[in-house]
Amino acid sequence: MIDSLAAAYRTLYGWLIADRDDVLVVSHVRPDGDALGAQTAMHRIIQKLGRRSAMVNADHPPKRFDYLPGYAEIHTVEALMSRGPYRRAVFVDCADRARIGDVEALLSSDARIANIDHHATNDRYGEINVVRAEASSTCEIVYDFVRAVGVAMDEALATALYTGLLTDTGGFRYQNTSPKVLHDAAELVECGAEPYSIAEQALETMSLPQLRLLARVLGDIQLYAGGRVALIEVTAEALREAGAELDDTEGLVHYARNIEGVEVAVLLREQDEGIKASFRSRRRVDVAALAQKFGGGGHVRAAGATLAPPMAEARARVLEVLRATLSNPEEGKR
Ligand SMILES: [Mn+2]
Repeated sequence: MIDSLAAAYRTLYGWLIADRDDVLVVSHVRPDGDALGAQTAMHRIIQKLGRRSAMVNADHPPKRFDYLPGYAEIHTVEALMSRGPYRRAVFVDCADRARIGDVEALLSSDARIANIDHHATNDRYGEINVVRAEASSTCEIVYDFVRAVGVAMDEALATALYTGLLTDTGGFRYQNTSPKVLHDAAELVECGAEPYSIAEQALETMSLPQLRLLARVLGDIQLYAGGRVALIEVTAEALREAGAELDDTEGLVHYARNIEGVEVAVLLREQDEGIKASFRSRRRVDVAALAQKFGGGGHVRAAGATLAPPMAEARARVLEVLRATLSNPEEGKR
């Protein structure tokens, strides 16, 4: 491990044990496997260090992650209102402070924040910033922390950390699947993580409404820019008719990306706060840069943004920028 990284982990360790205020451990709105894995792992680590912490997210964690250690202790904002405000918080997998959504209401105005994240667009909003864009997942960073400061591993911690490695690499398939990720995963399996059962629950299990929604939206998939852009739209009506929830749209964008010849896949979802766009690219276009043009962010191959409604205008704006990006051989390349 390089020295500056080792120093960053020692600083984080010192920060965590420096005082006895309860630490709030928070991940982002609509948390995914990496967010929840890193959150439950950090909660467990803080307890192992002899300090007190509480977990909270703006949105309920999806039920398919209910095997995570401490899943039942991930609170809603309302449940912690009487215990707040909190003066210290660890943010995991959040590229900017606003990603915690309504959890902001639980923080005191002078709250001190430790920011642990792997998004290239992270704006270093913390007092402590452990931000590594080259890491596959926030869980990979947390696992490095565990090893750097010598926290005792156990099966629960291994299960939480393995979940983030698995889900953020799409089952060890995406470009962020490095030799190190695979070594880390093997170690976590040696520590008790169960690859088959975690993959079955975190990746493979679908609800019937989720499958109905998939069947419906795949029929209306559209190709643009000579087949290099594929677009899926999920209207509020489609969601309602399938009996599905927003979380059930997770993963839909990959079906668009998997079409032969498609370079960029776009998923547009109608939500209360606007049109949520998810971008995935196969190997050429930097979709983090694309998302930033719409005020969003993310990773080179996976990013997102929120656009103003209605759907048709959001679609037109996204396609306009994408066509310009794809017609310029240099722009957006990475
Ligand atoms: Mn992540």
